[in-house]
This record gives sequence, C-alpha cells and structure tokens, in this order.
Amino acid sequence: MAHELPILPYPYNSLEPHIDEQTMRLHHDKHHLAYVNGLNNAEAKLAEARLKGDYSLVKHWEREAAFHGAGHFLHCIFWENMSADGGLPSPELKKAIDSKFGSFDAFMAHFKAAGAAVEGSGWVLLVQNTMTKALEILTAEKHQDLSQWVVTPLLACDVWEHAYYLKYQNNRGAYIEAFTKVINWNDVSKRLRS
Ligand code: MN3
Repeated sequence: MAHELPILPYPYNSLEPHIDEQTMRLHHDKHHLAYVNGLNNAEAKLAEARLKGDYSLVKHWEREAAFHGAGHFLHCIFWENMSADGGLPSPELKKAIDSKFGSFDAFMAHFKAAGAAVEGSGWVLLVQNTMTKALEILTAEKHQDLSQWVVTPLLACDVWEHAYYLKYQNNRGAYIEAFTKVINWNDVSKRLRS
C-alpha cells in the first residue's frame, strides 16, 4: 500500500495570522508531498531489491526510507497538532506536564528554547516514553536520527526554514511563539497514553 499525502484537516488560511496561507500551501502541498513520494520510491526500490536478491544499494534506500518516512509521519502529526481553536491540555496531560516540568509555563519556556536552539533544520518535540510513561522534550536535528527510540511524539513543531521563512525570515523564535498560539491541545491530549 502506497503512502498518501493526508488532506489538511482545516483550510489553508485558517491558522492566519500566526501561520500564513502561502507557507501552509507550500509546506503541505510541496514539502510534505516530496516526503510521501520519496518514501514510496524507497519502499519500491527495497521491494525490487528483495525480488532480485540484489542488495548493492540497500544502504542508500534504507537511508532514503528513514529520511522520507520520518518526514512523512512527523508532518502528519504536525498538521493535526495545530488548530485555530485548539483548546487546553486535558487534565491527564496537564498533570503529566506539571509532574515533569514543574508547571505549564516552565514547559512552554523549555519547548520554545529547545526549538530555537536546533542547529539548522529539525524538529522540537514533546514525547512520551513508552517504558516510563513520562514526558520529555527532545529535538531532532536530523529527523531520521530521532533520539530515544521508546518514545511517542505528542507535539511536533517543524523548525525547518520552509516552515516559517516566508513570514518570519530568520526570526525562528517569533515563528515558534506563533506556533504556540495554534497548538491543538485536544489532539496533543489524545495522543497521551496512560
Ligand atoms: Mn516541514
């Protein structure tokens, strides 16, 4: 089954003025689509390699599958993580945030600082450890190398330049601030596992 570009769960302009329509169109229709196509291509090449028993390019296609696969699935979460009217963290999520970070404000300050500090392209993520159930903030400077394997992403903020450059230029901090205005806490809360 080929992977498909998900339909954006809201109109392209619905996150204005925080995230602009032109960025959303380019980001979803061009950048995310490239990940979907890249992942499908890598999977097809790996299937072909198995069929032929020819693994001479396996390192390349495994890297392609990791790069495009990470890009595809993180963007799927990213679109759903945003909303014009995202509500508040559920009582369970609020409790988990307070327990890990001390307070919601401390969590937000940590999340924004971690995102602004990512070198080059990458992501800042709120994740849940599947062994301990505790929350953590992690950054993925190369998203194919997302550190700590036993985590579930709950909240993903794309800090690649294509996510903000049209509107915010080099001011990534202002973009992250804007992102926090459109976080869909209903969606983030739904991803938390007890
Ligand atoms: Mn992106």
